[in-house]
Amino acid sequence: MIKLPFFNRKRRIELQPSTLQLENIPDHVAIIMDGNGRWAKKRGLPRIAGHKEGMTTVRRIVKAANRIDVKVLTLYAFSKENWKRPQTEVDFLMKLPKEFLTTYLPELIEENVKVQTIGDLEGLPSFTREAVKEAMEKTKHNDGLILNFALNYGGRYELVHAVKNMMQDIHDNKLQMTDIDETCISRYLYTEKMADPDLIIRTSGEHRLSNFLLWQSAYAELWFTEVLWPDFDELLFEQAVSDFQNRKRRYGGI
Ligand code: V07
Repeated sequence: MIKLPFFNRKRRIELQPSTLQLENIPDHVAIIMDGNGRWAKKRGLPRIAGHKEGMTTVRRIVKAANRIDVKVLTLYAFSKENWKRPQTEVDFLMKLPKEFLTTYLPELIEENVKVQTIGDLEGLPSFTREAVKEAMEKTKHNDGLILNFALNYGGRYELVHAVKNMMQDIHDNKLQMTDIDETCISRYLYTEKMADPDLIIRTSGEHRLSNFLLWQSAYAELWFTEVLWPDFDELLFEQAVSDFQNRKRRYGGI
């Protein structure tokens, strides 16, 4: 059992040394980062203040995932449905990738993190797309944690996009109808060669997938907490991983 001491900077208390077992770490963890608006509302702040605070949690969880050797961390940053929010909030959210990367890209490079995205990048404002593309370019040779942002992502849209591309390839004689199986369909999704998520975490108390990784979540363990995303921390992340390990052990024992 290897112990990992953690220090919770937000709450200024030393956390209990972790007793997480470093075997059976989930390769791919995906997170629905919910509760930012509610966090702000509770403090009488505008919703955007919650989104900004949520970015600091992203940074901390990236570090936590990297240190326990998670291979892929997928974060649901902006969904296809999020366009329905007030224009001012959408405008603010579209600036966050650039803001995040201006502040943290050097640190991500230092930590050997590789930035990737899934979703409809073409539907984003050019300044958002350019910031993300630059980060992907600058980290493409890194071989540590893959930090995969779901941006303008929707699971059903992803399937529509995949079917259109498959039809096009059939038309162009690059694909035969008899080739279509589950592996083939997986290759047409944004996640392509990525392994499916082993563990999906959702904060802020809702027990739904909300159009996130619909195909890929077929066998994922789901883990929910009432804690709002800006209050989520390394210890809770480890708790989710530890619960995942225990669930796996139970199934393995039968
Ligand atoms: C966003 C902060 C976290 C809480 C959830 C919603 C708000 C980081 C990014 C990001 C995206 C791409 C990238 C680098 C950083 C981000 C959006 C919202 C739209 F390459 N946080 N964050 N993007 N929130």
